[in-house]
Amino acid sequence: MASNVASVAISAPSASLASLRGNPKQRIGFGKKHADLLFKGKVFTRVSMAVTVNSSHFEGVTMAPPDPILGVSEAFKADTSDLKLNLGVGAYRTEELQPYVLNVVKKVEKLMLEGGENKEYLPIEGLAAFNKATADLLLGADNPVIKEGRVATVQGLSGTGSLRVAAAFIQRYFPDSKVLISSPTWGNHRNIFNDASVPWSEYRYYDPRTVGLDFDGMVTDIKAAPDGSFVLLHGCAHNPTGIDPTPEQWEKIADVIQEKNHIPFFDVAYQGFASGSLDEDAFSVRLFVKRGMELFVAQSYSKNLGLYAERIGATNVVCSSSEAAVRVKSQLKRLARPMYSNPPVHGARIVANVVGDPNLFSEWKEEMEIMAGRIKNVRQRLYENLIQKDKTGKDWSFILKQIGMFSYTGLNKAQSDNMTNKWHVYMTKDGRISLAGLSLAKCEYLADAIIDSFHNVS
Ligand code: KET
Repeated sequence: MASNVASVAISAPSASLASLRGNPKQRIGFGKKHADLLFKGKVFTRVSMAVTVNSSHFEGVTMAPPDPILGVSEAFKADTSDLKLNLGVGAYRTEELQPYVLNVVKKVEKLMLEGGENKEYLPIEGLAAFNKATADLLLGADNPVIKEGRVATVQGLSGTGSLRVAAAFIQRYFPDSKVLISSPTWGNHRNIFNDASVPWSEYRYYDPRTVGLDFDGMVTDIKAAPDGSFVLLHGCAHNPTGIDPTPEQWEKIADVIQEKNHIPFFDVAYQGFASGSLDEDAFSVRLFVKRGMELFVAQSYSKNLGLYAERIGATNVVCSSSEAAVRVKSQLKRLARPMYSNPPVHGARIVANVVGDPNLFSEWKEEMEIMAGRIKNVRQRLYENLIQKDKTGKDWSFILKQIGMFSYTGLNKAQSDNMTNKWHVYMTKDGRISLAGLSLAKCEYLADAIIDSFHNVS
């Protein structure tokens, strides 16, 4: 091992260097006159010295496992087979399996470049025109809560960053509350709440017997949680299952949440992507708002505007009064400032310009319908190939009942491993495939892979 020279700071008030060298682990008391560092109420005296050590400061840093979703893309890149197919991450591809920049985005970017916009810092809460556009899109521009000033909106670092700020808010202002998350859910939800020190537990959601919603289990678990818990809900196109409650079921979920004085917390990462309609996909959120409930919503424009790398989204908190909304917003800003100071401007301008111009807005909606339509087509084609090729009579119709970018195939870990190792189909180990990364041309191959993995691997 290489020998490094390291500068070491040791809490060592009155000890001689010799005694330190002799017994580095010795705990030493110290008097006030030596104190020069205050940390969490404890006083430390710092002695800096250069010593030669034979190990890295980072010996104690263990290797992190690859990310269950983004790690799949890394593995895909390393595969040299021509057959390989990346159905891991939820990112839209064209029929040619190429990344897609929406035409409306290209158009707006050109206008922005010509307009010569500056690169000054945004305010902590983000671009005002974006914040207005995003709340309007989510809730409907004529929603009374907007007119009454009851929505606190802060631009965030896409869906993930917006969830993370909301989690920090929960940790600070509701330290005794926990968050209920669906089982299963998007893998990063657990990381987000863990890292924000917010306790969470799961509510039942998916029923493997019906490959559908375990509605009774869901309602029972939400009822059983302590009053005033946060309930994380996927606004539409539940990830990873692709199974959403029906409008009637949403009403009942809202009933229970209201009865229990819980606080709904919506993750809206797929507005417009599930059905092709922005309004239809905002149904659940708007229903809860209409009932007068206070709630959180984290939004993302990664998928519906294809702005994955721009990191554009928002945290919205619908409050019961405008006065509460002002206070909540001030605290969201206070949380954001030491985390990332203020958000990036480029994506915010794209969203604001697209939504703010009637022609561009309709162009966006058309393109979104095309993207959602392409996903529906491959879903249908995959189903047809499965029933044509699978002679066992297995019912694959659940694939058609699921919506959004994903299909939850029901393949277990060993079967998912077979998909990757034998067929070069990259997917998450929970059996989720991203249909947005599939083409019509590849459906038959994928059906063969699924049938082989399902029937020949236990
Ligand atoms: N919520 C959900 C439900 C979600 O699926 C994603 C992303 C996000 C939030 C965050 O996306 P962002 O790009 O931060 O706005 N999901 C896909 C990508 C990822 O895992 O980061 C995925 O599930 O493949």
